[in-house]
Order: sequence, then C-alpha cells, then structure tokens
Amino acid sequence: MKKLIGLAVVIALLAFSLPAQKPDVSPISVPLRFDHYYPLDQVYAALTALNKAYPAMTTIEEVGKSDEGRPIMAMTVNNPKTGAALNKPGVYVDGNIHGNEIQGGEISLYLLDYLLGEYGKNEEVTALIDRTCFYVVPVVNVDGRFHFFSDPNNPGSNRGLRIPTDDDHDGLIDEDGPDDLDGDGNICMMRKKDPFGAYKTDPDDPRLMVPVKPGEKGEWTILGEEGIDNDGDGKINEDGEGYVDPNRQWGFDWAPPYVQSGSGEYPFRGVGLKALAEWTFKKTNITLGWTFHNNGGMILRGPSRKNIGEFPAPDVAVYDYLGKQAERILPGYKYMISWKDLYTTYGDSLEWLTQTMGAMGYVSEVFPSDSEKFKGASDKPDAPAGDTGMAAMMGGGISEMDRLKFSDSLAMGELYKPWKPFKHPQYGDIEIGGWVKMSSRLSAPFMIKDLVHRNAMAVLFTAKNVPAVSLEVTEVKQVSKNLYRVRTRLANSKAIPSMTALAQKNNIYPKDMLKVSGAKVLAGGIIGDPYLEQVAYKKYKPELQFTSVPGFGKVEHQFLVEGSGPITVSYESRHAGKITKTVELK
Ligand SMILES: [Ca+2]
Ligand SMILES: [Ca+2]
Ligand SMILES: [Ca+2]
Ligand SMILES: [Ca+2]
Ligand SMILES: [Zn+2]
Repeated sequence: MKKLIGLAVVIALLAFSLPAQKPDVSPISVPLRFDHYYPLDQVYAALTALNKAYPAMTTIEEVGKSDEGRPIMAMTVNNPKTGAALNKPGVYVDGNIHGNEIQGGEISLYLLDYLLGEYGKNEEVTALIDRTCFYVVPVVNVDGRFHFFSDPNNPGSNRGLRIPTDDDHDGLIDEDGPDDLDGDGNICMMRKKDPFGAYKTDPDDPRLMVPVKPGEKGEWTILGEEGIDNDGDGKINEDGEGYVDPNRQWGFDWAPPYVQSGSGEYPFRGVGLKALAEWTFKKTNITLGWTFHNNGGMILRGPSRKNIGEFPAPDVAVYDYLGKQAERILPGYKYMISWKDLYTTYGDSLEWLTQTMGAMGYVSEVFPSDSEKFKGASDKPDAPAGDTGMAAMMGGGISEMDRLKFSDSLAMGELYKPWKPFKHPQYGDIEIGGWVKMSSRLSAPFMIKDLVHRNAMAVLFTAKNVPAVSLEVTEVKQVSKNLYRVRTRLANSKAIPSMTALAQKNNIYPKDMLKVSGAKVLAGGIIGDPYLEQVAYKKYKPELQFTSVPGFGKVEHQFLVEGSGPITVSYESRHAGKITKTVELK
C-alpha cells in the first residue's frame, strides 16, 4: 500500500492534469486487431473469442491463480484429427512474466490468431499444426499486467509478483513506493534547480538535460522517480510493491536474494508461477520454448550463468542455426548467450525449460530501442538524463534527442511529458517530467503489428524445426529357417533432435524407445556401419532399444528375430511422437 498522506491536497492544487490513459473497450472479435495494447481483461476476452471461433482446434485452461487470485490462462492449439497433443512435438510460448513487458501478450495472441486463421488456407501453417501442438500462455504475470495498465507506472516499474516484501527491512511492508504526484497516470522523473547539480538544460532542446562538463556551472539535480517520503524515514521510494522477480524464482539454479536480487524467500514463492511450472511439467512433449520480454532486440539462449557450463556441442549447433535465422527474421535483434553477452541470472524460466524439461528455448527481448530513432535528429551519444536507464543500457547508440524527436514527429509528443513545476513536501519547488509509462520499452501503437508478426514468425521458423521423425524398416532378410535380420532407420528431417544432448547427458527423462514385438528377438543393437556389419548389440532386452535421433540425421538398428508372420516395430519419443510399423517375416 502506498500511503498518500497529504497528497490529495497537493493534487487539488494542481492547475491541470493530463487524463489517465483509457484502455480501448471495444468488443474483441476474431480476427484480432493489433493496433493497441490489450489490458488484461481484453487478453482474456481475446482468448475466449479465439476459442469460440476455432472450437475444434483450441482448448482454454486455467493454469492456476496468481498471488492476487487472477486466473493465468493457457491456450492449446492442436488438431485432434491428427492425434492427441501429447503425442506430437509441443511448442511452448509465454509472455509478460515481467508485468511491464506487455508485448509478449500481444505476440502470443497474434501467433494464435495467425495460426488458427491460416489453418486450411496456408499449406505450411496447416502442415505445421497437423504435426505439432502449441501451448501458449500470453500473460504469465497477470497481476503485473493488470496493475501496469491500471496504476501509475513508468516504463520499467511493476515488473514483479504481488508478494508484499519489506525491501528496506524497517519492519514496514511496501510502505514507500513511487507516487503519481501530478495525477497523470505516469511515474515520471523529478528534478530541482541546483547550481551545483550535475546537469544543465540541453541547449538544443530545453526539455532535455545534458551532464555539465568539469568546472561548468550546474543547473539541475535529478531527484529520481516521482514520489515523497511516505513513511518519514528520510528516504524516498525505498520500499515499493514487492519486489519478487518472477523470472528469478524458478527452481533450477535458484539463489537467495543476497546473491540474486528479487529472487524471493524460496523458489516458486509465487503461487501462479508454481502452478505454471507444474502445468508445463505435465506437457512432457514440450520440445521448444519461447518466452517474450522487453527490451533491446535480443534473441537469448542459455546458459544463464557461466558455471552451469556451455551446452553440449550438438545442441549449440542447433541453437546457432535457429538463432541466426531468427536474427534475419528480426532485423535489429542480436542472437546472444544470456550470461556471456547480457548478464548472469539465477532461477530464470528459460534455464528451467532447458535444464529440467530438456527442451530447447529462446528468450526474445523485443523492441530494439533504435526502432524509435528519428534519423539525423542528433549525433549525440546516449544521454540517459531523465531516462529510465533501460534505453541507456540496451539502446545501442540512440540518443534521447532521437527518441524525443520520434515522439514529436511520429506520436505527436505523446511519449514524453515536458517538465512542469510542482510543490514537493520534502524538496520544495521541483519539476516533474520525462518519459511516460507507454513509452521507451513499448513500441508506439502503429508499430505493434510489425513487432508481433516478426516475433511470431521467429517462433514459427523454429517450430517448423521440431523433430519430424520417420520410421522405416529398411530390410527383412532371411538368414536361416525362422531367423531373420531386420533393419530399421529412424530419420529426422528437421533441425531439432528428438532429445537434446543436454537431456541425454544429464539423463533428465527416458530416452526414445524403439521396440520389436510379435516374435522372439535374439539380438538387437545400433548399427555403426551398415556395410561392415558393425552392430553394437545390447546385452539385455535386445527387443527394446533406447535411442535418439539427431537433427537432420538418422539412426539405424539391426535385430535378429526368430519366428514368422507379422512383427511390430514401434517408436516412442517424448518429443518426436509415436510411430508403429508392421512387417512380415518371410
Ligand atoms: Ca519497508
Ligand atoms: Ca516492498
Ligand atoms: Ca521505509
Ligand atoms: Ca521513506
Ligand atoms: Zn523481462
């Protein structure tokens, strides 16, 4: 709870305030529109609309409830005519685990709308849906999304779970978060006139500030985000909502808050996260995952920490192949290794997916900051004054002036609030201004469609590469009376293996099984060289072979079978489905 003691008086004194941004409340219908961001209620409505439009292909499930009791919804896309979802390679997609990183919701909805709308029209989409299934959770942090829209925020706030936490350890919980002092629905920045300040007014545009040079007279001190000292402890905004970070809360490689800030008291402290982990864990066919964040334009893969160790080489080859293609689909994005090229994280959801579920996965940090560059507005380097800091961290050479001119020229000034005087209870005469909530990490609405389409296409390129395994009985050869040599070939026409090398190395779950039944199998094993008759026979239970099929590769087996008549060869894989073939021994 933020206590706004005396604030009502302050607000009443304001000459005027901008109206809070009102969500679009038009009814949601299919095909969905991508000209605005969907408040949480609209996300739910969109899922319901998709389910209503495509009842045979979609299932809606409540994964669980959030810490504030809101449902976390998942949509499964599966064509039941081509088999049960669990018997096909599964593609998992989620978004908005960080409450403020809302685009993942729109990307998820776009992906669903696109897949379902194109089924039966576009051949590739039709084939893809017929052989795979999609599990899509558009909004993981439902409380976060709700509050991001409904509460005053800045582009970087409201990331966490709604788990009250005493951040400054003063015995009071969430007692002093930012306050929307001017009541415009945004948490902007505060600055105060100060001849000893580190900033002065930018001579090129009075709305911006630039750092003073050594010896130069200062003009402004930046006081930080809008807020007052709510609890009178001499600190401002020191203990806001939470903070428990839902993407530092997962059970693999979790570390306590003194190692990983925001990790919470123990893993899966968030009830919704725990429910999601349990739900996904039952989807044993999840082969590939994408999880959407903002911002900066990055396609990240694990590992999340150096000492976890690099993934085995065969997996890296697949990651690189798919990741580099995703870079082409997403201009301005860079394919990167998260610990090495970004930063170390403990307990994130991608590492959980790869290390405990044996899937391959990527994080897309959508929205390269320079997508809002106004070309040639300024040749200045990054000027983070008054900025949320994120653009400075990830912006890649775009200046605040460029972004400001973008706001002026392509959003009619809506992304940036000019500085306005304000009487602050502690600081006295100050000014409030800067980037608004729906800026900086979120594309301007006219750019949403491009962003969601390209990200959905990156998902689909990788999804097309989930294993497509075929089983062929290449030979049934009579060796002597009632003794046959049977050879099989499992071939994978796609890039992703039927089981990652990492999952095999760590023995995460049972390997693929190739089984011969219907006659007595005397010997069976993997063929090393088919011409030199090199077979590594398995000592026990030769009729059952544990195996895996590499990406763009094959694996061959040989069985010596005693008997006659029909035998069955069956293949069963968590990630590559089930196949059964019957052949005659004759
Ligand atoms: Ca506190
Ligand atoms: Ca707190
Ligand atoms: Ca305090
Ligand atoms: Ca305080
Ligand atoms: Zn994030």
